[in-house]
Amino acid sequence: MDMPARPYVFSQRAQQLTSSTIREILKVTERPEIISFAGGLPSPQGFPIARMRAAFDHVLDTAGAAALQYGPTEGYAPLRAWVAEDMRRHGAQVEPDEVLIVSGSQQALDMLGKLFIDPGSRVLVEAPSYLGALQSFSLCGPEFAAVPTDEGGLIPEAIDESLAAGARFVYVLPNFQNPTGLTLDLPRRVALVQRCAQLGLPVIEDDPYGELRYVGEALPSLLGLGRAAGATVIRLGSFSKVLAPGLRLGYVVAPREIIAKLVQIKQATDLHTATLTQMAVYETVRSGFLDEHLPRVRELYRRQCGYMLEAMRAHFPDTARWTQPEGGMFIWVTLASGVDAGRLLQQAVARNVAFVPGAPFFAGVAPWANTLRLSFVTVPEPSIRAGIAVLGDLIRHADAA
Ligand code: N5F
Repeated sequence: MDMPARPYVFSQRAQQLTSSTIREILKVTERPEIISFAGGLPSPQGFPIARMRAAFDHVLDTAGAAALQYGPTEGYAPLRAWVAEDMRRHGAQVEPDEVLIVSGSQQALDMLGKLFIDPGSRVLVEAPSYLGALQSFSLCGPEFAAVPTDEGGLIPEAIDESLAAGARFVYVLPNFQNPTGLTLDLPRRVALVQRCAQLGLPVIEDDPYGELRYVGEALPSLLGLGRAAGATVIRLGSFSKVLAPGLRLGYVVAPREIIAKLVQIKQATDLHTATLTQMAVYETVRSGFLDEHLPRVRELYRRQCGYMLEAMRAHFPDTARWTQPEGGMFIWVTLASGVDAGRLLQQAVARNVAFVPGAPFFAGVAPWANTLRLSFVTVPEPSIRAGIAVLGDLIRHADAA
């Protein structure tokens, strides 16, 4: 006899779960005939496969037993020291014990949510902001409040006492933001950390793309500026976009009390990040490999970005506006008000083109349905032109409707 069906009883937290629009779209875009501007996937042309193979071989040959053993939750000490040194080279005084190695910066977002957010806690985010962070924070049931933005990104003056009241942190992407591609200029960075210092509001600086600048000069990190101004800045970095995302390796730089709490959360989450991966990445970067590798990646992304901007100028109608990124992987498009990018995506997929609609990137504010994110890094030039021509055609039709 069949047992009566018994419904699962999931936690209240599980009821907050949403699935990532990006990951859902990536499933569709795996079809080979699709020209996909959707995924934030780095270009595989930039993966240093031979160098990584040599590093893994070297680690296994010289320290195989240690590489295959459990390791400390804080991370592999030489890699923590390398991150601290790299921060110092970029103008922020950081000690190795202020660094925690994590399994991708996405893990840091998850752990920071657990550390800071109670149900109903206020969390300040840019409008729009990185979808994966909103998804992570959402699990903890925050009340999102959007910091107003303009064409220069987040407006620091908008973070006043009333917006910041009770807020646990402000989450900021200063370089080539995901999804807008915008960069926060130096006066805004300074104003932001000064304001947050006054308000006692911690800043989470998420910067996976900072090393991928191909126009203009690098700007100081919020971490460096914040330490000078007396603000608490928690900085997230990642090896995903400078080496490869399949490594699942990133790091957090924060004051020691915060690192200590994150270590406890990480113990409960996954004990530690893979030892072999940490050792092989350390072996790869320790003698300055990134100094020769990154210029090649930047040049590749600069060319790809140029192809897309050129195609957009040729094919998009005047009703569309878009950002001019100085680095990174994304262009953000704003269409005529009333055009729904979600509907446009359905029509585009029917013609074998994909992108990410802008709406899911908004929290704490009504989403702008007439926006979308384009990633230009993985698509060959002829397909960029063909795909943008299709989008241009669909946008014209939507404008006329
Ligand atoms: O360090 P890692 O690989 O965990 O990167 C996570 C992450 C953290 N912060 C920002 C601002 C990011 O953009 C990312 C990665 N974002 C990709 C994107 O397209 O939005 C991930 C897409 C890949 C996927 O969902 O499979």
